[in-house]
Amino acid sequence: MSKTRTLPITAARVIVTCPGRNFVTLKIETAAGSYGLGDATLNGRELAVASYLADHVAPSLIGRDAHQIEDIWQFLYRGAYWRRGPVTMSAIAAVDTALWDIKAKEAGMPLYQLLGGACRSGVRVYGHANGETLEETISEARRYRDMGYTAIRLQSGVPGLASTYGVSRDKMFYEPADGGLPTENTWSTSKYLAATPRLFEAARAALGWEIDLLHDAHHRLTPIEAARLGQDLEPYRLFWLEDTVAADNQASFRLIRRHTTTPLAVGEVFNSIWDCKQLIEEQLIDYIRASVGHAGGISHLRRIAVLADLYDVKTGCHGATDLSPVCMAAALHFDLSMPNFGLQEYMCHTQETDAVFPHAYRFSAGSLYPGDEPGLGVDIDEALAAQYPYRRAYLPVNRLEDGTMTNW
Ligand code: KDG
Ligand code: MG
Repeated sequence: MSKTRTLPITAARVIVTCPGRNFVTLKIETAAGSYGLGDATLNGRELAVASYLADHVAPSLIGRDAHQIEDIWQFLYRGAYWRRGPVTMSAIAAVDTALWDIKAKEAGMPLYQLLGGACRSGVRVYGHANGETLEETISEARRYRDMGYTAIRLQSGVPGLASTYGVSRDKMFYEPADGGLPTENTWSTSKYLAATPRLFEAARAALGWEIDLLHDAHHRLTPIEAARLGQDLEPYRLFWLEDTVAADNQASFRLIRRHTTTPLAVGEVFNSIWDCKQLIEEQLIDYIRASVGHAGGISHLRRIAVLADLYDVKTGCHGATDLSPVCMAAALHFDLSMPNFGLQEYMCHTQETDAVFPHAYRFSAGSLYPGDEPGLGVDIDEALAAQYPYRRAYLPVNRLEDGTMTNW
C-alpha cells in the first residue's frame, strides 16, 4: 500500500485590503511551499472575520495536514462549540476554499476537475442593469445585452423614493457599502409594489422574450406582499424573483409559493444548510443563492447543492462586488462541476481590485470560464494589496416613511 504524503500547514495569514472596497483574504501556506487562498469578506463586518481567523483559527491550523479538508472543516465547525453564524461560517469558508486551492495545485489541475469535472462548457451569468428611471434601466439592459449577457437583473428607482436598492451611479457595479457610518434610506413598500410590474411590462415590450430577466426585492416584503408581487410579475416570465422576504422563517415561503408560479430565489445571507433545509425539502424555492464565501466554503456548499438536487432546486450563487475574485473563482469551479447549476451572479470588480487579485477567469458571450490553471486560478499581489489600507464602510440601513426601522 502506498503511504499518503502529508502536507503540513506552516502559516495562515489574513490579508485585509481596500482596492476600492474592503476584502479579507486568508492565505494558507504549506511545508511544500504551496499556498492557497480563501475569501473571508463579510461586507460591513470585515474585521470581525479577520480577527476570528487570525486570533482563533490560524493558531490551531499550524501543523495540520492541508490534505485533510473535511476533517479540518469538522474540526473548525464542531470544535468551536459555537456553531454557524456569518462570522464563523465565512471564516470556515476561507479555510476550506484555501485548502481546496492547495489540493488542486498539488494535483496540478484546475479545481473543477477535482470536484468531478465539468458538467457544461461554461458558467452562464447574469449582469445588473439599473437606473434612476424605468427608461434608464431599460437602456442599461440593452447595453448589457449588447455586451453578450443572456440574463439580466433589473433594478430601478421607485418614483417618490430618494434612493432604491440596486441603483448605482457606477453602471458596472453596485457598491452599497458607502459610508463610514450607516447611511439611512427611506422605504415604501406600496410605492415599490406599484412601480415594479410597470418596469417589467416596459422591459418585455422593449427587450422582447428571448432574454432572461431577474429582480431582487432585497428582503423587504411580507409573505402576502411577496405573493402579490409574484402574481403581478407572472405575465413577464421572470427567471427568478429574489429575496422577497427575510427568510428567517422558512415556513413563510409556503404562503408565497401557494399564490404564485414566479420562480423564487433566496439565500445570499444564508450561512449553512440549516438555513435552507426546509425551503429545499418542501420545494418552496427554485434557486438557492448561498455562496462559497458565506456558507462554509466549497465543502459545505456542495452539501447544500446535493440536497437541493434531490428536490429540483438549482444553484444561483451570490456574486456581488463584496465577494472577492477569490470567491468568484471558487464559485465558477463549483458551478461548472455541479449537475444542478442554475445561474451565477456576476458583478464586475474595479480595475484596482482585479490588479490586486490577478485571475484566470474570463467573460465571453454571457458566460464565465474559470480557466485551466492549477487550483482556483486566482492570486493576490500582496505588495499592491498593502497599498490599500482598510477603510471602515457600512451597508445602509432602511426606515419606513414614518421612521420605523425595516430591512435594508
Ligand atoms: O453585501 C450585500 C450585497 O452583497 C447585496 O446587497 C447584493 O443583494 C445583493 C445581490 O443580489 O447581489
Ligand atoms: Mg440579492
